[in-house]
Amino acid sequence: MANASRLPCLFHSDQLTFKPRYEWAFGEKIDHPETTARAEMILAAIEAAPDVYELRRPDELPEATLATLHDERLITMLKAARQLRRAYTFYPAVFMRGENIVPDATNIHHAGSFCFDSGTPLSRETWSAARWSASCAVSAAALVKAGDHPVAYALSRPPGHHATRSLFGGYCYLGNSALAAKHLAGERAKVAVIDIDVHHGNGTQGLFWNDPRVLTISLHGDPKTFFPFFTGFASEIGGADARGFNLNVPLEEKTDGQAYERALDLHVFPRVADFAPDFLVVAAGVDTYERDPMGDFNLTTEDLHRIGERIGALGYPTVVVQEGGYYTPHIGRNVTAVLTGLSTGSAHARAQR
Ligand code: Q9C
Ligand code: ZN
Repeated sequence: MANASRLPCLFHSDQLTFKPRYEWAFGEKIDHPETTARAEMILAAIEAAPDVYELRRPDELPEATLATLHDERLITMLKAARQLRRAYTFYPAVFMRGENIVPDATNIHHAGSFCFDSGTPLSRETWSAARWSASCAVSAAALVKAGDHPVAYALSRPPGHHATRSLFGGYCYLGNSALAAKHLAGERAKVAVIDIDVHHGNGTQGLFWNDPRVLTISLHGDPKTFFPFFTGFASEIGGADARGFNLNVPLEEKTDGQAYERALDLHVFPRVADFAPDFLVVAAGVDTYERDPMGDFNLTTEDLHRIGERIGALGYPTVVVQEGGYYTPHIGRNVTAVLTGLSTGSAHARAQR
């Protein structure tokens, strides 16, 4: 193996057709942070180094693959949004629930039954963009699983780690990182997911809650005061069939590179080594960056490189899936910092064997 070829980066232009314009954030109407410019800036950084990265189109993911992790009613609702009129964005605002409530996944007015927050709108383009975004993750996983590349990158946008089996939310519609992990796990492989986005990867956690073949780990802002609030506590260790196969590492605000690396050394790496995965998925949000408008961590671009390098040095074949990261001017350099770090660390680990 040890193929010295360029790092494959998966992306499809239809991911740029979905443009959420604003969101309701704690009662305020703000410009939506999850913009197409994010993906465009990452693309520009990748295209600026054609000797390092190779841009590729993903294969379109069959709906049957989505159905292995997601409730078909969630998929029906996302597809129902294709009927919305052009340039219209639907914001779920009625969240009815109760014994006698029967949600209709074909009725957009029931979308509130299929989401968990008010910042994740639907438009006629949502489904296509979300499906291609998930397709990037699974295609990247296929390349790594085939043994052709030690590291592959999915430029997934919209992101995915907040989407649960039956709910979209947190700017996420489909569980991209989880779908990559599921693909890598196949019938018998073991997969570890390390989620370095500043928000808890509640979707990924939930999707593998009872699966001891997928170890889910997330480092994030303390949910006591930080989105997604309901999950991400250290007490969440996995379901009855998989106790100890979920690890949450909540970190305090202003966490810097040193504290972050200490958390990796103290909590994350020992657990991963003990689990001994066949593959790794890095849910790579870069909203831990010091200038990120959503996050309250203090990581520099150099810290992100170092974190990538440390994770790469573990030596596992790795799929990197883009999650959040909202300081658009620096998102390209921050993502490539993680990627070059991972490549360097991984090459080093392979040279050691
Ligand atoms: N404006 C990801 O990073 N919004 N999602 C909270 C404050 C939700 C972030 C309201 C943030 C979700 C993938
Ligand atoms: Zn995030």
